[in-house]
Amino acid sequence: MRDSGGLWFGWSGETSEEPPEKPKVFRTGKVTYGLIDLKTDDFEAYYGGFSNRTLWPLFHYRLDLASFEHHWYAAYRKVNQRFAEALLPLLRDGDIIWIHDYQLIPMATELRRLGVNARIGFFLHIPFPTPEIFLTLPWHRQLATDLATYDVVGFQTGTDLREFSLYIEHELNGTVQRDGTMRAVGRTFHAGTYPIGIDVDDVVSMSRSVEARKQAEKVRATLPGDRMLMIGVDRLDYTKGLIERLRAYEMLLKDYPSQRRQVVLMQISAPSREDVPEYLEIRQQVELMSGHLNGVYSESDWVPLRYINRSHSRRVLTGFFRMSRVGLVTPLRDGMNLVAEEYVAAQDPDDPGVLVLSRFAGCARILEGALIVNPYDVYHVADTLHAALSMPQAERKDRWERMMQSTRRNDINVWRDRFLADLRGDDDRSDNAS
Ligand code: GDG
Repeated sequence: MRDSGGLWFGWSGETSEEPPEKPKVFRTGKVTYGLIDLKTDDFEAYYGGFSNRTLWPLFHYRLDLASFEHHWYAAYRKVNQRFAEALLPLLRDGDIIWIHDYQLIPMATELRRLGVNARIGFFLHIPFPTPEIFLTLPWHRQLATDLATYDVVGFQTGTDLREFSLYIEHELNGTVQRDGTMRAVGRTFHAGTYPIGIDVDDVVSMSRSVEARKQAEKVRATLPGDRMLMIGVDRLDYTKGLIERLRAYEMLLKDYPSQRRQVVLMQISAPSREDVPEYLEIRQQVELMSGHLNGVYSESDWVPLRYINRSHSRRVLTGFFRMSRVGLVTPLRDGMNLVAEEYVAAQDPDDPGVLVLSRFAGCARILEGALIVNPYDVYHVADTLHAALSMPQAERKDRWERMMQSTRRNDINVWRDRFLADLRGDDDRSDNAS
C-alpha cells in the first residue's frame, strides 16, 4: 500500500463509553487511514471474548479452551456491522476490498447488506479446523455463509482448504471444483491457498545491520568457548507449544549429558492477550517449568535456559537468529509461522544454523530443508535437537540453501500478487503455490 496507495481501515486501538460515529481519517504518504474507536463493552465481548476465546482456540483445535457465549457472538456481529457502516462512506467506485482474519469474517455480509458491489476478498491467517471441530460452534452455518459471501477466500495451506471444502460439501451440500470454484448457500466464490511469506531482503539486511550485530555480540560475549545457542521466539500463546518445547529440552539435557554446558536455550516469549485468563495460565506454566528446568540442571557457571518475557524489535531478533545454531519453532498448530522464515533469512550463508520445525506449522510445507518434528512427541524432539546441534556444516548449508530458495519463492510479494490477481478476477488466475 505504501507503493500503490489505498485505504487502510480498522480499529484505532482506543475504546470509550461513547465513541464518535465517524472514523478518524488521515493520510501518510500514499496511504489513507480510517480508524474507529469501539465501545468498551463491545470491544471486550468482540475481541477478548468471541475472537480470542471462541474462534482462536477453536480454529487451533483447542476445543477444550473454547467458550461459546451468546452475548459475545452478538457483539462480534454488532462490531462487524459497525465497521462496515463506518467504512461505507470512505469507499470509492472501482475499489477492491481485502479483509483480513478471523475477527472480521462477517464483513462481506455486512457490506453487501449496505449495497456494496465491489469485489471483496478474505484471507484467514490462522488454520481452518476440521469440520468435526467447526461444527461445535453454534454459529458455524452463519460464519460459513459469511465466508461464501466473499468473492475470494484465501487459506494458508492445502490442509486448511481441504477442511473448508469438506465442510462446504458435506454440511452445506455445496460443490467444490478442482479450480477452487465453490457453490454453496446460493453463492459462487473462489477459494484457494495463499501461503503468506516474509519480506526476505528486508530481513537479510536487518540481520546484517550494526544494531543486530551489536546485540548479537553482547550475547556471544556471555557464551564462553564453543557453547551453542538455540533460540525460540513466539508470542506467549498456548498454540506455540512452549511447554512441550521445554520438556523436550529437559529430555535433551537428561538423555544427552554431553550437551550439558555445551548449549543454552534462549526463549523469547512476548507478552500477548494478557486480559485473557488462558494466557495468564500458560504464562504461569512456562514460568514454573523454566524455574524447574534451571533449578535442576544449572551449574554454578552455566544456566541452560534464558527465558525472557518481553518483546524485542524485529531488527534485534534477526541478530539473535543469525548467531543461533538452532532455531526452534514447534507450535502445536500455526497458520503459517513467520518466525521460522525470518530465522532462515537471517542466517549467515557460510555458516547457517538448523531449523527444527513442527509439522503443524503451515510453513512446514514450504521449508523442506528443516528438521520436521511432531511437537507432542518430546522424545523425538529431544533426539532431533541433538541431531541439529551435531550437524556438520556441509549438511547445514545444503538444508539452508533449500529453505532459503523456497522462502524466496513464497515471499510476501508473491502472496500479495497472487491474492490480488485472483481478487481482481485476472484471467491468468494463479495456480496454488507449493
Ligand atoms: C498470525 C498466525 C501467521 C517482533 N517482535 C517480536 C515478534 N515479532 C514479529 C516476528 C514475526 C511476527 O511478530 C509473529 O508472526 P508469526 O507468524 O510467527 O505468529 P502470529 O503472531 O501468531 O501470527 C501465524 C501470521 O499471523 C501471518 O499470517 O503466520 O500462523 O498465528 O514477524 O518477527 N514476535 C515475537 N516476539 C517479539 O518480541 N514472538
